[in-house]
Amino acid sequence: MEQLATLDDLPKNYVNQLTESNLVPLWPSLRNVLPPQKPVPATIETAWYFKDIKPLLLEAGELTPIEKAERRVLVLANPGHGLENMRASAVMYLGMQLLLPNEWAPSHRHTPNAVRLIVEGEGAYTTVEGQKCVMEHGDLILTPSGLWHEHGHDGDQPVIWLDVLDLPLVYYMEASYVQGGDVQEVTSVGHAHRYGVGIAPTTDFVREKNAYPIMRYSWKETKKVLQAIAQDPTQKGPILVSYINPETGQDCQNIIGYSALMLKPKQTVQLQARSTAQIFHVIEGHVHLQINAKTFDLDKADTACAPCFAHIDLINNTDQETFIFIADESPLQKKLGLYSVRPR
Ligand code: GTQ
Repeated sequence: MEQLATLDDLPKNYVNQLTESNLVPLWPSLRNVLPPQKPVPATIETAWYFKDIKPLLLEAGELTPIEKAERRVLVLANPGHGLENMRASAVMYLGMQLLLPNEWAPSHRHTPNAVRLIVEGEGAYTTVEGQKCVMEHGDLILTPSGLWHEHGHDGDQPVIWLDVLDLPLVYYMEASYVQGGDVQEVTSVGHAHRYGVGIAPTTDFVREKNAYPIMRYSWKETKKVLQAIAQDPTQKGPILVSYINPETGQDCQNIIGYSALMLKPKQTVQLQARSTAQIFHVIEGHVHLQINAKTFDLDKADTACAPCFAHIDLINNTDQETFIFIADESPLQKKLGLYSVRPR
């Protein structure tokens, strides 16, 4: 492609006149906004290690009372986007949240969608629209756009979880805001227990009116499914499941997609290069993760981020099963017609 003229190729006087009229010449910036062949992501291959996060998060528990934090979170920020912008990728936000025994993170609702993946500790819960979801290790709990949610803790040890939000996107769209609310009454036990064996609730429940029929995806159950797939001799390709809305079969949220991958002992999985950034978080085990030219050794509770069109290898060189939680931007990209996969 032709090298295009730069701003310096124009007379200063002309550029000043443009600026005064709020005008900008396209051609000096054309290759920046439309780079040839593939995007040039700001997202840098980055890992965040739980051994670094945990002591700092517990210290935050001493430094800042929950009343002064509302949500006590350390944000996993990608340096490629500038730490102050609090992005893991262009669309995804990651935070590690701490709730101490007897603390309460008050009820609110906001336009960004959120989920939490429970990392450590027991006894905490999230109440979503009157549905109390207990938090157990590895569980995925949805707090979709516009739904009231609060976090409480009846246990006796710190609880830590990973938050994934589409906040960077929603904020960029100038659509991000929050509303505060009162303590919620628990009014529902939810419907997740009725879907597992292929049946659905009928009484007192209008199925098509429930955009989020499952709020809590149990890790114990998800792990059993992955292990069953691993036992299937006809299984080819990665042992991978998606968190879906069982009514529609589609992604469980609109913007970010969630899945879980199992690596058998000594198994290597090579992912295709995809048009979306991706997050990897180790639920159990250990993975040697290669993202483009970078390598990371991730243990339980560690998290990493890969940019779009990355070459990604997940290598389990241990004798243990490894389970990885994955978040990506594919639901959004598919809706916009931007999703693609390239052979490596
Ligand atoms: O738990 O509701 O990490 O509102 C950022 C914003 C968590 C939450 C975050 C939030 C929450």
